Amino acid sequence: MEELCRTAPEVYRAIIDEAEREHSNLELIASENFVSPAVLQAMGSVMTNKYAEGYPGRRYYGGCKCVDVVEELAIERAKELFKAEHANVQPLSGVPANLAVYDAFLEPGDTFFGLSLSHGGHLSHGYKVSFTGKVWNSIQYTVDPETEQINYNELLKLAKEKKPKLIMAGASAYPRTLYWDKFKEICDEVGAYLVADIAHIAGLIVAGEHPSPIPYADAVTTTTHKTLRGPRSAIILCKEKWAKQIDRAVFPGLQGGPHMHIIAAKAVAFKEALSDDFKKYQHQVILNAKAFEEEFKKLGWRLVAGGTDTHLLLIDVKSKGITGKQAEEALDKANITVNKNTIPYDKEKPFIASGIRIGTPALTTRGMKEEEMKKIARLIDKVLTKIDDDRIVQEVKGEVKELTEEFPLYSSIRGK
Ligand code: DSN
Repeated sequence: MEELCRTAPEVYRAIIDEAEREHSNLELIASENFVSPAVLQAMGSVMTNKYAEGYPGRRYYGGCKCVDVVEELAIERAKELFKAEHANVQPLSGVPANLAVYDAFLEPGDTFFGLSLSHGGHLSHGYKVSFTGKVWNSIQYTVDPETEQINYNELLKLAKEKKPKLIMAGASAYPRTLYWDKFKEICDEVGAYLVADIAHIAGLIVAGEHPSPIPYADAVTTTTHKTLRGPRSAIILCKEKWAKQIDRAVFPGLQGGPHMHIIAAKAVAFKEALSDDFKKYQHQVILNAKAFEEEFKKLGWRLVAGGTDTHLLLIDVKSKGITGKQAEEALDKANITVNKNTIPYDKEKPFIASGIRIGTPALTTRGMKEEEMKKIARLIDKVLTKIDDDRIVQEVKGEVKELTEEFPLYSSIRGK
């Protein structure tokens, strides 16, 4: 990065520092991952220069021969990965992808269902302060107070009463399996479209570690940078019969020029995701989450929904007298990165929260396995049970350093 260093040394420094931070911290944010050098190179390429409004072969600009190649590759690979009839690879990120799907299927003011944010849903599933909760009449469903999982019978009752035109199925902080067949039965019963937002679990789905919504859903949205381990972006998959209205909703409905450097990087990441190594990686992501579950239970922590079937766990830290915010801050000091998260029926506001969310995709990319997860669970327990003890934080920080040195990250960028 000599040119970058010469032109903007302060930006160069911040990038090197970020690579160093990613290397020297234990990254447990469930929605984060580390892309390959090949994905990074495609993102940092000359394709950022090109305007390409339209779709391959039907552009509003000349000179699109090369960007057409990468967009066609990304589309074909996305279809192959997910076994989907149609793929649109232009959405800029998860929220724009969801907006495009709502726009394709709903009129302003129409009613749709989304899982409540504090029960594991996402802002763009109709949360009141989100655009999606303002333009459309969103009704937020919740999880069962006992099981902390979706109660499909209750959801059916609510759907019969409120008659949504669309049900959004999917979550950002839901540790258990989502049953797409049950969502589909409910949608059929009330004549609603079924949309699945698989942003968190897309990688698990392509590797067969979680059921796929593709046979059931009218449309599926996903970001590409979480378990899928691609660039920060999104795609929409749908049945052929909806292809035209989805494509029109993305462009010209919501977006202008697609980000061709990112589409190039998606084509690279999807090729990586088609490999056997990627399947093995996703299997390890699940084994690692299970190892966390076992160890945290042994250490006496209450896990929301009783545990996990996926890449993430929600720990109810309030059950041991601390807030999510305190836990996040204490762990941060020891170089362990998590995020505070509301838990179902939380009495705390989202900025304080009663839980923390932890996920295994990033550390699994570094090569860590069950043994390391168990060790990290014990380090987290050590910090959280003596939250004000700086001596313990320093001790844990030392152990984190040993672990991160054993599993180095981005050595060529850091020059170490
Ligand atoms: N903000 C993401 C997450 O952390 O789950 C979802 O988009």
